[in-house]
Amino acid sequence: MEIGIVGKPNVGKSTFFEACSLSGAEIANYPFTTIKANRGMAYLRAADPGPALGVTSNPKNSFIRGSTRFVPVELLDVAGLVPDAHKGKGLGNQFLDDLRQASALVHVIDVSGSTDVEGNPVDKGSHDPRSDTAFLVNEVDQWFKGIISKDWTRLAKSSESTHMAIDKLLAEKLTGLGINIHHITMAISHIDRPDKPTRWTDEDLFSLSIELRKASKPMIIAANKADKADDGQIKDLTAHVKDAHVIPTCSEAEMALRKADKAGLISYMPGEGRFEITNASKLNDAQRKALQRIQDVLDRFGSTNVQKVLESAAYDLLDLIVVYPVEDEHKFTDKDGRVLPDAHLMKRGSNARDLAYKVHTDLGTHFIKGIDCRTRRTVGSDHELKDGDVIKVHANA
Ligand SMILES: Nc1nc2c(ncn2[C@@H]2O[C@H](COP(=O)(O)OP(=O)(O)OP(=O)(O)O)[C@@H](O)[C@H]2O)c(=O)[nH]1
Ligand SMILES: [Mg+2]
Repeated sequence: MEIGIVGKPNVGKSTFFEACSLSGAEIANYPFTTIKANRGMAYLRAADPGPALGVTSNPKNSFIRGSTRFVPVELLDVAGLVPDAHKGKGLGNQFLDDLRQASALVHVIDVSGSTDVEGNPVDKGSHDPRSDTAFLVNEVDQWFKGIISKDWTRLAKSSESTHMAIDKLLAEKLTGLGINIHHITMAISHIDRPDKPTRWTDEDLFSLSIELRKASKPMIIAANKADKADDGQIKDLTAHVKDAHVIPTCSEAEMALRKADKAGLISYMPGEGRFEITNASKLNDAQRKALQRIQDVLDRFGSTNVQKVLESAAYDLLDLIVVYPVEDEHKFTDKDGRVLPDAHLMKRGSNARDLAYKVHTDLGTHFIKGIDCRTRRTVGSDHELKDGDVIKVHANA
């Protein structure tokens, strides 16, 4: 599972990425700072199951603060996209390839209107951020269309001569784009097109691309640099966007808070609207003033909203749940005695066997039964998992 960060150059994609992952991405106030994609781990909040089960968790793939479990999800920060990237403008579209496996996209926009269409810094308000929404989805649509059109005639003829559904043939072709048969069947059902695939026009293929993008790369908008924007600018962008959730963010503040927390200067829980200064004597005047400005941002928006965007992408757009596999259903441990070690993100609707496969292919192949550790009930392979489930899998040796 991977979440991609997209947008035109210089809007704060790498700052958003860095705020979530603290992995050392380069950030600068000019376009195309990022050329090679940055990949890192971000963390989503979930309720740790330890307290309810009367045990103290000892996480391995995740971490805990207070009673909150932070669950890992991969995040990808790519180069900026400019209009006509699909025709080779800017850095062209080779980096769209980096987004192939992304399951959802965070579209970062400079809501303060301080960057022009190519990402150059301009006076606040001199660029209308509303124009940034349509071009980006169009670039993704054109990218999909290019891939579908290539080879379409052969595929359509083959579907008709072999009587194999076009959905299936397309699924084989598009699997590398993170597109599955369900996305395709749903997308085809939404377009008005002739029955025979050989008769589909260029326009039909473009409509299909749009529907496939909606199904396979759902998007949320981070109205970034909100600290610099007027309320009116945020309101205008939100009112303009009809088909995506718009959340004002301040990635720069989030990054500063996480770094200060890591350095032991403050105590800050990602997603919260407050922080505490823990080491006042170590702060210089500039840092004190910067923290005051950040507190003003938190008071204005409730939080920096970076965590909110990330969690909305995972929990709302992708409908993910968190599941905890264990080896000992009484002590909730793994084979090394670690309590509730791993937290896995799974699509809602996944079953016990899907979880077994996620832990290890052998465990999935040789699945016998599962135990729901909260209720102690035995569950079958097709038992649908719930958010927060703790599951022991029994398999043949
Ligand atoms: N005021 C303000 N500035 C921000 C915010 N987020 C990022 N910036 C600034 O915006 C500029 C660009 O940030 P980057 O994160 O490098 O932008 P990018 O979208 O990754 O840029 P490219 O890699 O060139 O496409 C930097 O000067 C950041 O400090 C924010 O929330 N508020
Ligand atoms: Mg960047």
